Amino acid sequence: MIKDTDCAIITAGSLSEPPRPYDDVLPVARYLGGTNVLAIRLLAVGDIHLGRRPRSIPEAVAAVFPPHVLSPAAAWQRAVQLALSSGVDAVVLAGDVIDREDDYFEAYGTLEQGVRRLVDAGIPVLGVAGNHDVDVLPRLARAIPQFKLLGANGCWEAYRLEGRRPGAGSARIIGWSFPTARYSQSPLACPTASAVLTRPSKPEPVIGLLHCDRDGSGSTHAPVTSAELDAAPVDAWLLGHVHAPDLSDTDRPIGYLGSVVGLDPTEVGGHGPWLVEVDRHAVRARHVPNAPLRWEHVTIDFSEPDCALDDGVPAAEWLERALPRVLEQSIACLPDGYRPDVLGCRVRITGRTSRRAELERALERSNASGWGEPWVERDGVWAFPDKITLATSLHHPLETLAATRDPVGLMAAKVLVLERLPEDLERQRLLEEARARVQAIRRRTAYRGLSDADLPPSDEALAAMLRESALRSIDLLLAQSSHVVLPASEGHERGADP
Ligand SMILES: [Mn+2]
Repeated sequence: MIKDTDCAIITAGSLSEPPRPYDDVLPVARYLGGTNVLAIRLLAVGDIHLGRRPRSIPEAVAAVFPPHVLSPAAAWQRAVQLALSSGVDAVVLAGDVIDREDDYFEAYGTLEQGVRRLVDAGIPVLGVAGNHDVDVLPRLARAIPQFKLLGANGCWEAYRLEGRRPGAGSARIIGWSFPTARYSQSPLACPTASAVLTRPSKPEPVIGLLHCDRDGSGSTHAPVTSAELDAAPVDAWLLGHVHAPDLSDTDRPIGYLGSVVGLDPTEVGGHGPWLVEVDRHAVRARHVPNAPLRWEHVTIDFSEPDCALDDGVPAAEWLERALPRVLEQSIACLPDGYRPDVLGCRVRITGRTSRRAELERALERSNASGWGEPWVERDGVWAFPDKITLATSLHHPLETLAATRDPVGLMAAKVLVLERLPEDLERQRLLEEARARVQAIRRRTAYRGLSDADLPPSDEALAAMLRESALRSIDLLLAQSSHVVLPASEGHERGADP
């Protein structure tokens, strides 16, 4: 049986009010350009994790932008503001609204304030519970009666939403909430699913709201296959759980809304809510990456003319000049239309050099003084380097080095073996030998209790570790010794050093 909860019918009067200007930098019209006035509009919000603070914000940055300014709470307030200024018909939350049970009080105030502003403006707020807020979201829903929890206790539920513009019609929003923090079955296979997953007799768009692990077979976070989602009679699936947004840009969008702000440096790219337009023919979803904080991974490559590490220039000095430049470029490369307040860049240095050891020392010093320096400001965006890693390769091609029989040559030959395909027998033997030695070290008392000490490393992890330490040793040996680099044959030069 479809359980219709209170339908939110909003008087058309509110339409005459012009949208309030968005007090931030986002030009709303841009996102709603060419909008369909007969459609129902939703603001869909993915994983908020209220109560959590973004990780890896250096002290120097936090001193200017305190954590609450870059936090999920700030991102939620931006979403509320956007919902109000773009006059949506409802706000829907896809679970993991709150990070942990302990965050109740902090989250309560922030969520309640936003919900109240929305409901006072005639905008209903619906949400499903995820694995993080399985208990705390229902508690909050009881405390904030205007907030509608969909699908409590793992029972699918449908909500009928009336569009507030004349002629916009209605839509059905179906949702399911986590009944327990771990749930190993597909919510689509649950007995209450069939009732809501039936086409309504009256032609009405159906929007699915679900927190789940798509294609995560064996997952304890509500595993669902893409095929199941695809086969369900719904016009869009707005999903929560995975923080990288991937809602498809089609007439029937299916995918993750993503976190509203990158919670750590791995959550790169644009984050924010989605504006979703629903009519009888299609659903269109547009991402609004309005998070106050954004993360990017950037590369400084020695082979680029303006990044070359010239002889006679100390590495520390080169770094001081190269960093602000790459940060400024990262700001300049941000997609148009939206600029975060703060841009954190994880920096990777690549290219060929014989001065790796010197660079390492320069980075150690920069590390000791704390990341976050230097600051660069451009077009109102502040950028900082998060963590700088060296992924350089040797100045001389490995093939050239391997042509000698000294320690450098022997080590270079082993690295070439590591770079072969996984099927290569010599590579497999080398990895087996290394694995035995690594495990013997890991089993020593000093390393007991480390979570993965008993697990043998994977082939790929082991190969990367060996390669990294061999390259470092070769670099040091070359800096100290009189290893004679033989002139490389043409083939080597062409293959390894384009
Ligand atoms: Mn989750």
